[in-house]
Amino acid sequence: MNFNEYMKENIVVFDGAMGTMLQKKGLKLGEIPETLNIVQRDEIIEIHKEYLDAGANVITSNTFGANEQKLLNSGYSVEEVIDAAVSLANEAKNSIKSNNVFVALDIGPIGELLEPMGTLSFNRAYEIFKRQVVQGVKSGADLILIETMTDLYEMKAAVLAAKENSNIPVVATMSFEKDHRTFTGCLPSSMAVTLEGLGVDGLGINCSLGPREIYPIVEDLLKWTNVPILVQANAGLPVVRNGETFYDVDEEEFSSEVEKFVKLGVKMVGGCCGTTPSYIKAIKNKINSVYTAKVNKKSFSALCSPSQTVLIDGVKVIGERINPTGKKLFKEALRNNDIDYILQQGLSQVEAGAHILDVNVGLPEINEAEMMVNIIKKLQSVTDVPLQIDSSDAAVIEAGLRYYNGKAIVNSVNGEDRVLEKILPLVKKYGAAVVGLTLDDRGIPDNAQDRYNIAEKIVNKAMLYGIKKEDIYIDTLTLTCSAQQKEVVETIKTLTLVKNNLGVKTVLGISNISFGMPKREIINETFLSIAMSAGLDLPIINPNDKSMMDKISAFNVLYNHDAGAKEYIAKYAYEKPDAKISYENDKKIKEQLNLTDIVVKGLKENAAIAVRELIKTKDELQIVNEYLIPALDIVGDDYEKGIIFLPQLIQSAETVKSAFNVLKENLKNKESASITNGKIILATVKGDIHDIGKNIVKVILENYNYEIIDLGRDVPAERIVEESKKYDELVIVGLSALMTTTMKSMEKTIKELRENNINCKVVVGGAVLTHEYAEKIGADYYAKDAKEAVEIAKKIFEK
Ligand code: B1M
Repeated sequence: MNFNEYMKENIVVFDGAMGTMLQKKGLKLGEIPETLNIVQRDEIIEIHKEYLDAGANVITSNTFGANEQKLLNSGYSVEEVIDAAVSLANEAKNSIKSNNVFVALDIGPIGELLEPMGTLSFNRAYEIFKRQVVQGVKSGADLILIETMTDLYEMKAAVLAAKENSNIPVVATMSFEKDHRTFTGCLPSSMAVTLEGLGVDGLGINCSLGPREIYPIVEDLLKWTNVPILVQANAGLPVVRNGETFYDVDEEEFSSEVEKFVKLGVKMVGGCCGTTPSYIKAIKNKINSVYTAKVNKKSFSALCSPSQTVLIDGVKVIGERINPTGKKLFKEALRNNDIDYILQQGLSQVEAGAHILDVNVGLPEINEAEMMVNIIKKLQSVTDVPLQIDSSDAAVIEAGLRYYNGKAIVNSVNGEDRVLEKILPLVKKYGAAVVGLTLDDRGIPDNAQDRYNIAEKIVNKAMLYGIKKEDIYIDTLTLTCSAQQKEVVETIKTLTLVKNNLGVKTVLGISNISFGMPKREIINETFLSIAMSAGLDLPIINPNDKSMMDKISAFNVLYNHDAGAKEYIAKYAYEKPDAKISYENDKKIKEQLNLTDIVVKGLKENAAIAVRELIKTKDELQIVNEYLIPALDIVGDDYEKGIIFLPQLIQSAETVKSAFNVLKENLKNKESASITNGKIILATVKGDIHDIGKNIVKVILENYNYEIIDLGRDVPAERIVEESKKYDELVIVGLSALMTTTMKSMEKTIKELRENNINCKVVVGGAVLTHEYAEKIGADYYAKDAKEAVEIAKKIFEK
């Protein structure tokens, strides 16, 4: 019996933690656990056997970190380590002669953040995972378990690597925090719809929390998928006693909680950190080996980015503005690679209420596929609405789908066989939704029945390729009433036919209806209202057209899509009459954005332009204090409240950096006195990677002619002491810390400087610090900002 067949009939019990068991067996801290597959084979086999004896059906190879980055200095190759690990698991499996035991190739995160949060590219991540998958399959793994992921993009790279390089089942789990988000902001719903689309055999949750905290997240997850769910909780939350970490949930409690998961409908269970064979045994004893929970089949249409899932359960808006057709400025932006202009088009539509953004970057003179990928990546780092990949070129669609993070919608296919055969497999492979246009090689039929027949053909063909009905959207095509007046009603009739007979969602571009007519808005609004009552789900419109948006909000109330009119009331109850922003003129958008907005929105390329403008009337520190710091405060607050997530925080930080580069250049060009005023060692303390503030202080001090020795960020106390020892004369040691957790490192650094009798004055700064705290930890001075740092330096060196 293979894994999937077994899962169909049974609840599958995975093993518990490998790390906990290795520690129990005396693994030294700092040792690479995966190398033990080679040097301590017997211990690893023993751990697998203990889990098998406890009743586990799946044992997980000791390969969590067996990737080329983590094994770099281990002396072993990925292939050697994985081959040894999978062989050991198979040796244990073969020793018990059961048909119901499977070896999972374990794959954990690479340990480096992917772009745009970090520097690792998606392709590089894919290659790293591919190497693990290829060896795992070669060595005889029965399934692949990708676990403890917190970034959906990294998960996608791993799943693609697994699916494209193996035929064995893939189970994929992510780690969530108590707020139901992963550390990068990914939602359970987004994980579910994305991974189900990518065709995994199981998905779920592991690590981070104990079973009690995970329970509500499982309840949430179950609403979003029909794929079997795996839950591997920690043995509670960690408690540190006498320097050792314990978990606070014992076997009895753990297994009772796991039983509740099974009753909810979870098909696969096991344990993560802190769990041991006795936990697995307790689970096995507690749960019924036969699957009893009745789980209703879910049927819904949804699109997502990692941090937003959009359910198509009423009229939702697709923003049409990222499209060069008929837009001179947009075409220019594409030709000049003016990405920020395009991003602004996206952001303004999201602010105006778009739920999805259409992305069309087709222009004959540019590389459309490259541009599509670039725009998708950039848009996904400044906004989290799902995207519609709009192109007629299969290569562009594939590139877009591969690098999109989440579940996208493809616009479009039509009734032509050659188009369907090319694009539908891509839609299926990448788990997207698709729009089908009711036209074929004979053109657009002039009557509703013929258009309906094409729609039916598209739906049937898409389903034949394995695309779910819920992921198919039909566009019945809007023709202009000025030229084809008689056919307008055919579009509406087709909508009704499609809705009533095919039961799929519908899409329609609205504004084309009024082309060539005066007072176009009258026609547009009326057509929109008629189409919505005929069954339109996704109008493609300009969301900055408030009147159109108002019609949609009202329609959703009247058709009972907006329960209790909650959204309507939230939107209109407090609307000020003068709150309208005019987006009519594209150029105006650019002018309206000031540097603070630019940073908050993360429009990196625009920052330099704005700074160059501002520098004409303000000095560098004014720009830092009046624009950059307040913007970062807004971003920091939004991050804390869960309004934005790490990718957006990073994008804003990058924007500040590019603004600051201009300020730096400007300062360099200014004249300053030529004598060196004294040496200042600067560092952000151990554990802290925030360095924007420290870098500002550095540049300002340099401008006052102090010699700066910049040790960078995340600097251990020992290194700061070592560097300070090099100087006999009095130096300033300037320390920066931005987090409550790293204030301790600052204290430690000062203590070590004092213990080593360094001839220095310590100046500390950073948003979390206060005068009182600075004094308490033994600093000589506290500088609230860069200007004060200069005053203090003057005082110290002039004494
Ligand atoms: Co993060 N971060 N961040 N972050 N980040 C904060 C600090 C946070 C308050 C946000 C929040 O939740 N509201 C929060 C800390 C909570 C706490 O402990 N109280 C936080 C967190 C939690 C995190 C992460 C843990 C997030 C995560 O990964 N889940 C992570 C930390 C990783 C780590 O350090 N181990 C993280 C990561 C990041 C980014 C990488 C995305 C980015 C930093 C990029 C970089 O620096 N290269 C970032 C950013 C940008 C921020 C906020 C938004 C802005 C910080 C900043 O640059 N301020 C911040 C929220 C906020 O502060 N509003 C936040 C502007 C800067 C000019 O001010 O550094 O205070 P500041 O410097 C001033 C003065 O203080 C003084 O002069 C400077 C100029 O006037 N000064 C000195 C500073 N150092 C001095 C030294 C001197 C003298 C004066 O010596 C002579």
